[in-house]
Amino acid sequence: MLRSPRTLLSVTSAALLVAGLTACSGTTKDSASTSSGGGQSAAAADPNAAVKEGLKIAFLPKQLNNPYSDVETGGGKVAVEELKGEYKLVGPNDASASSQVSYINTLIQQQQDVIVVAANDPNAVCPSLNQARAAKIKVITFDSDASKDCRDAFINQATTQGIGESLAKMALEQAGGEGEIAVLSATPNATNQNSWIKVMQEELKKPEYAKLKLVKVAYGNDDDQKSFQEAQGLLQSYPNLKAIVAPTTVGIAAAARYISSSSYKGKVAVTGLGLPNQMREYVKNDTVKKFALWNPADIGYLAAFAGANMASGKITGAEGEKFTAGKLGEYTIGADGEIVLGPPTEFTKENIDQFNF
Ligand code: RAM
Repeated sequence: MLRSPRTLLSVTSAALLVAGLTACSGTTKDSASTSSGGGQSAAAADPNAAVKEGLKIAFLPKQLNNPYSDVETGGGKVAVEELKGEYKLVGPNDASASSQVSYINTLIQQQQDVIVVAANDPNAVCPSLNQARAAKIKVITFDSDASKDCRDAFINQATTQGIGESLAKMALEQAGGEGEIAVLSATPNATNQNSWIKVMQEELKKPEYAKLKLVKVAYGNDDDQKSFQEAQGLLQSYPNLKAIVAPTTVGIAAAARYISSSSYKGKVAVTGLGLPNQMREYVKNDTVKKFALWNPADIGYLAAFAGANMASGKITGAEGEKFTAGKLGEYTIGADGEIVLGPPTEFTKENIDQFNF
């Protein structure tokens, strides 16, 4: 397995690495292929090229009205300022499959240099993203990947395998080792959540999970109200549920809000991926014992640096190429154009106050 040879890792995050995930830092793909991420026959990289100033770098997250996206693109903005580029943020209000297409088309017309996009569906965005690439715009996916045939590189928040394993492990622990669990996900098309759930389901086949039963995968569409209702619906359908695992910051916050004010508080655990600032209240009132996440700002920051390096010809997206991402240090591109930010952090009552995002 390739490892991500990051040279800089902040002391705080290093100290708080999820133990089980540390070993997985790096891409999970075994392929030794050296093709560029997007499958285009890219020109050779020039590692000595200077990173250009004035690049137009546009961010298109899954949706705008999601606190996670705000933190993520906030990190992107900081990086674009450091790179002396032009930052732009556009996006839909819902995370439905085709909601991003018209935005991509406009960004092409505006002749952006880089589009950084979290795909709401791996394929729906592809024709437009490939038009962008044909117009010499570099396409970096972050957070939620598009098909690798229509982007140049993907910034993965942690390894897909590592996140899926962590979700399964937290579910087992929080359910007390046995009983019914349910997943409350984002949209049914989300590349990121679907890949994590798939790993989780594989994990559940292992002997240590034999007493845990996944009864349902529900979708709250990363809409707060819908997620709240889905959490409520899960308990109506499965009153013996031991844990809700929400691999989405919107879903976990809505599930925690529901459980904390219901008679299920203390009986049904809530875990998954959440923003410390949204979850603090539920950790402090004992609804949530443990959840995980990475720093979303770092994904945006890393994506901007990857895009700027690519638009400057320093990297093409091929496996093994290296670049420096400002304060985050050096990264190496893995198989299939994947660049892994690093392991996530687990949050509990003990450490949550050290985080402010
Ligand atoms: C939500 C979104 C995002 C995901 C996080 C964990 O905010 O679905 O894509 O990465 O949760």
